[in-house]
Amino acid sequence: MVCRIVVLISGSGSNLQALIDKLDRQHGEIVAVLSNRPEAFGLERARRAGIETLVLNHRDYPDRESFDRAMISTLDALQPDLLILAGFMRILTPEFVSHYHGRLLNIHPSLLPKYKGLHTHKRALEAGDSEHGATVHFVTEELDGGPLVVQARVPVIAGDTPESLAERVQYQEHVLYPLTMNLFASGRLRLIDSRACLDNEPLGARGIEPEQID
Ligand code: NHR
Ligand code: GAR
Repeated sequence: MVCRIVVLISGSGSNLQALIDKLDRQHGEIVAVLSNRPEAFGLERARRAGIETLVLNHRDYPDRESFDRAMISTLDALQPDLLILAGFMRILTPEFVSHYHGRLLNIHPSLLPKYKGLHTHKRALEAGDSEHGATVHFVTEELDGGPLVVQARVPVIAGDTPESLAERVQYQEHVLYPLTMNLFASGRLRLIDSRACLDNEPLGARGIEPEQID
């Protein structure tokens, strides 16, 4: 069975590009890309790859609940097995998250559980951290609080700005996210009893590092 994947974006879509380029086509197909922003460059990346694009502008809806219900009807029509948040910038309602429980992944630019929410690179620099990174997790109601899957570390270097640090972190994101997508598509990664499991073994509270996966 081929895993039907939908990627949700809001912006440039560099993670989407990595997902497209590194997809294990034996196990998965990206059936559509959905953006809440009509001008997102990621939509152009999807078109170039021959992937269906969908735009649902959150500004066209009176509240989060109605926006998320519209997304659910649009997405369910595609019968997705996996939804991937790739720089998707709208907080999702409990209704949306529970509807796709176990089928929803996010990549967050910090070493979770540190720095949930926004402006993570700036916050890590201001705290004087010596390392920073990115984490893939299953999405639950708690913002950036769902079970961790994989995490990659990068050093903070003297003179780093939020932009230079973000660039180093994104390089790792483009490794981590395709790896995770392909693990899920091949059936090796699952959420079981709210724990992320690889080959039926629960992962630790911090998830694992990419080097540990074979
Ligand atoms: N929704 C739920 N319920 N749980 C998570 O873990 C989620 C989520 C939606 C998005 C991505 C997340 C990140 O990786 C994500 C995880 C947006 C915001 C935010 O504050 C915070 C975290 C994340 C994404 N968004 C503002 C809002 O009002 C809008 C900001 C903007 O449009 O630029 O939704 O960091
Ligand atoms: C990525 O760095 C991702 O971790 C981050 O946004 C960037 C999207 O870049 N996500 C969040 O901050 C979610 N709140 P991309 O559009 O080039 O993939």
